[in-house]
Amino acid sequence: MRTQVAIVGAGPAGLLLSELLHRAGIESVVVERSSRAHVLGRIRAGVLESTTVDVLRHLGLNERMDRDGHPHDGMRIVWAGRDGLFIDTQRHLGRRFMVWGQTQIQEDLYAAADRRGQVILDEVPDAVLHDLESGQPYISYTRHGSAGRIDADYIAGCDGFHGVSRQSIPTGVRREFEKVYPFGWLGIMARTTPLPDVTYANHPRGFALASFRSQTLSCFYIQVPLDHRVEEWPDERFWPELKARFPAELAERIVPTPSIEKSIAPLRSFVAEPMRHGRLFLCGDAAHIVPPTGAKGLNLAVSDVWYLSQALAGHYRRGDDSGIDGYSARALRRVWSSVRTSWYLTNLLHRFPGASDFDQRAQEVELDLLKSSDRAQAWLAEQYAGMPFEGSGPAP
Ligand code: RFL
Ligand code: PHB
Repeated sequence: MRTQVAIVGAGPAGLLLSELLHRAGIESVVVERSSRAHVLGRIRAGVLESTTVDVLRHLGLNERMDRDGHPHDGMRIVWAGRDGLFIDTQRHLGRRFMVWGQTQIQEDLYAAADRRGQVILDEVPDAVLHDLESGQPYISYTRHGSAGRIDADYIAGCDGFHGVSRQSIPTGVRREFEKVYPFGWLGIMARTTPLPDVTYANHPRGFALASFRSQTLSCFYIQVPLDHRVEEWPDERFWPELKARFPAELAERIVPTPSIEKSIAPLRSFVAEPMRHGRLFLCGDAAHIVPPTGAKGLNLAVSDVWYLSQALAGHYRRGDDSGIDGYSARALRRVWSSVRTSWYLTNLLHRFPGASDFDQRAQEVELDLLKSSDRAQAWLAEQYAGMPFEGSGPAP
C-alpha cells in the first residue's frame, strides 16, 4: 500500500490528523493496534480548551458538542475547608471551556472517517517503522495473520505513551524529561448531579476533584497512594473520603450513587524531544504526558496535530518546508507551557508523602495569595486556558 502520510494510532490525535489532512487534500492511512470497540470504550478526558473547541468547529465536528456539551467560564479551587476561588478564563481572557467527553469526540471522528472512506487498519499488533531517515519510510505489520507494508512520504506517530513511534527514534537523538509523582488518582463515574463548577480541592487528607460529563453524569477523583488498588476502594469507602476533602457546603451537595466506572491512574510528567526525526513526527501522548491536574493531555494532542497538518499542507500545496522544519520547536513551546502548568497545579493541590503541616500551610497561603490578587488570578487563568495557537489558527 502507498500513501502520503501513514498515521500510527487511531486515538484522538491520529483520527483528528487524518481528518485535517483530508481537508487539505492529503491522503493518509491509519494503523491501530486495538479494535474499534476497544478504542471507543475508553473513558478519558472531558475538559476542552477553547482552541480545541475551535478546531472541532472548524472541521464541522461540533454538532453534538454544541448541543450536549457544557460551556464553562473557568474552574474553582477550594482549600482549608473553605469556599475558594474561581479562576475565570472568560473574564480574564474572553476564553471559555467546554466540558465534553473524549469518548464522544472519538465517536464523531470515527463517523467522519467512515463518511470519507478513510482507510483504518485496526487490530494491527506489531507495526514496525523503517527507514525514517531516508526519503522513503515505511511501516511493516501483520494483520489477521497476513503481512503488510505501507510506504509513505511521512509517518505520524500518534500511538500514545506506550506506542512504538517514540521508541523508533535512536536513543542518541532522543532526549527525555520525566517526573513521576508519588501518588495516583482514583477516578469514578456516577449518575448523580454534578457540582456547578469543575472544582479542585486541596485538603490535608489529599487532593480531590469534582467534574462531570452531563447534568446527570458526574466524575470524581481523589488522590490515593501509588500502591492502592481499585478493589480496596468500594463505593462505601470512596464517597465519605471524597466528601471529607470538600468544604461542608459542597460536600452536602454530593449525592452518592453506585459508581459505573472506577480506575486508578498514576501521575507523570514526560516530554520527549525532538518531536520530529527525519520523516517521523510525534503527536500527542506519544511525545508527552501531563498529570491530569491541568486537563491538558487531549488539548495538547489537538494542538500538535493542528501544527502538523499546517506544516504538511505547506509542503504539499506550496513546496514550503518551513512548517515541517519548525514543527518540533513550535509544538514543544506549547507542550512545555502546559507541562509546567500541570506540574504547578499538581504541586499546589496535592498532599505529598512526608509533607509536614508547614508544607500544607505554605500551600494554603499560596492559595490565599492567589485569592487576594486579581493579577495573580489573571496569570493562572492564562496558564489554565492554554497558549493560543502560533501562526494561523482555525477559522471559526
Ligand atoms: P491515545 O488516546 O493514547 O491514543 C493512542 C492510540 O494509539 C494506539 N496504539 C497503537 N497503534 C498502532 N501500533 C501501536 N504500536 C500502538 N500503540 C498504541 C492505541 O491503541 C490508541 O488507540 O493518545 P492520543 O491520541 O495522543 O490522545 C491523548 C489523550 O487520550 C490523553 O492525553 C487524554 O486522555 C489525557 N486526559 C485528559 N486530557 C485533557 O485534555 N483533559 C482532560 O480532562 C483529561 N482527563 C486524561 C483525563 C487522561 C486520563 N487517563 C486515564 C489517561 C483523565 C484521565 C483519567
Ligand atoms: C475530567 O472531567 O475528567 C477532568 C477534569 C479536570 C481535570 C482532569 C479530568 O483536571
